[in-house]
Amino acid sequence: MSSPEQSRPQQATTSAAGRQIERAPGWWKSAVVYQIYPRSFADSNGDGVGDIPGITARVDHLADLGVDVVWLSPVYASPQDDNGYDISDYEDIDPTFGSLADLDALIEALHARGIKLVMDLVVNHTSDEHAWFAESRDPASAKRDWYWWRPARKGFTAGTEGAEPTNWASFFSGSAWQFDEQSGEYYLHLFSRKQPDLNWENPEVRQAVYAMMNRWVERGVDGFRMDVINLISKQPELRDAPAESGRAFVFAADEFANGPRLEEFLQEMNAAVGLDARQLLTVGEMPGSTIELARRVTDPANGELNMVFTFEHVGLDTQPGGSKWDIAELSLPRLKQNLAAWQEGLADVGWNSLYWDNHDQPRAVSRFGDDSPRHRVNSAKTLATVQHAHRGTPYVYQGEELGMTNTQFVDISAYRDIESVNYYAEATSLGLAPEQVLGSLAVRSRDNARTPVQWDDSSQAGFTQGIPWLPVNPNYVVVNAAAAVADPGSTFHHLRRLIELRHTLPVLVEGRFQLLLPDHEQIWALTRTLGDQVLVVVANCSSRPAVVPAGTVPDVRGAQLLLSTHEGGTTAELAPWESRVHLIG
Ligand code: TEU
Repeated sequence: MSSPEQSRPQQATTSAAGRQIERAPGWWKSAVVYQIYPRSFADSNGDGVGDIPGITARVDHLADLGVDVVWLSPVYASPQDDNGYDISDYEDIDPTFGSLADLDALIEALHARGIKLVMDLVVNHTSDEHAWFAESRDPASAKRDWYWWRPARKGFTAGTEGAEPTNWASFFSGSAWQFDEQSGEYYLHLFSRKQPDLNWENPEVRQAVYAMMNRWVERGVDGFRMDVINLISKQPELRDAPAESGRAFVFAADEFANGPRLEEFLQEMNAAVGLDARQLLTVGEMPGSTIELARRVTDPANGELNMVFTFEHVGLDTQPGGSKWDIAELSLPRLKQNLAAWQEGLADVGWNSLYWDNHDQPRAVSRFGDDSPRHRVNSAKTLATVQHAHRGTPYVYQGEELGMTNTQFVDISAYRDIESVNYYAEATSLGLAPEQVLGSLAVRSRDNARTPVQWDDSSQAGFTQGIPWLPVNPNYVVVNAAAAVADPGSTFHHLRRLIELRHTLPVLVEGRFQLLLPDHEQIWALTRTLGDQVLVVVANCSSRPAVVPAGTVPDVRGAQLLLSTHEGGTTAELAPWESRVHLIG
């Protein structure tokens, strides 16, 4: 474990200089990012778990797709309680995934193909097995204050029911506080009990994090995706949230998210690591961020972050006031209008990130499209068109380029994700019918996104020579990379073309956004305008034919058709999930 004072890069197997890649100012605006969840990407050694050499062996798949950046979910040393989002050593690689030398080799392989690498930065919390926390467990230690330790609630005996310091619920069910018998106090964990929250009020914590980040930049990485970064500043009093009837613990976002020092911490980090000065890509995961906050955080004049991940559009298919498990019908007008509001809010200042899914969300084609055999390919393509046509940096989650779908587990024993497993236990103990809970999990479990990438139609989809840690989706025989690459009409080639367009058309990067037909229940239509060029995107986001009302979109007769899902046809009448992109001027 390195101390904050050390800021020298660790011994590398090859010279760090050889791993650097040029980063021009604002390069991330015309870039497309591809997210790799390493556990599920490619397994090189037959243990059933994906690893870094597995990724390195597949970099040509990414180069063929044309992406500019890889965001690598955590590969650091970890007990894997939350699949690596519980880090026990920020400066080492978990043996499950390989070694530092393997990571250096991956950086080299990516950079050799012009692809940059963005690391996941998980610094709202560490693992309880991190050396900092081990030290902090001792009340006399200098690191006691590096985490949030609190005595029992006044008038209660520590360790008994109701004695938790506040009524906050953890993201992963139950209380956000864990009692530590040894010291008689509790520590805060907004996620699992093996993920204690770091206390960012303590300047030593912040300096230790910045020093660690600097060492990664020196090692050759090109930026950071910052896990729940808006939780690093909390209301420091740590007080109860308003009680909710029937619930022992409540989701206290107003208390623990977007705290008063968030922007100060981000500015300090930016200066200490040279995030802007070194043209690094920075994207903050910010559940509960408003447009207003995102605009401030991504305003270049403020020196904080390049972009943030909003959660608003992935919350529209839940019941108002409910949790992610309380599923509701998605309204297309609300979805379009929400993305449009973010487009408008960040039009003059700041920058958007654009995503449909990631390792925490269901598969895009199953959630926003139609994953039935008849519509899977066209709906995956049309969703990609709509996403990439917005203004911002698009993120592609592994397998999205193949139109991979949600999985179909029928039994709780199939699930591996701690969030799903804990939710099932809690919800059924509160009396919810197991079938109802399994119904929610089938739609919403994070394991939907975590089944192995389907490379070909061989055994285990070519993901592993062994037994995969999570079962391969049985549809791999049809849905796989080898088939998609071989088929010029596949989602893979559609996405490849979209990425190519971004690299060649400034209007797609910078053009001003306008949503047309905001209330239409089937059609997603928009324009992007730059100088005398207008990009016209018309998409039928439904599994029924749709008619574009006359005179509602610009006349595209004579315009260049850049991309479409279907041969022939017109923009006036669209087949199910048909989309067309025209360029005027
Ligand atoms: O996710 C934070 C987050 O707010 C949610 O997506 C959360 O994981 C959950 O799905 C809410 O229902 C980040 C990571 O992306 C996630 O994988 C980690 O589990 C979490 O932080 C803790 O590090």
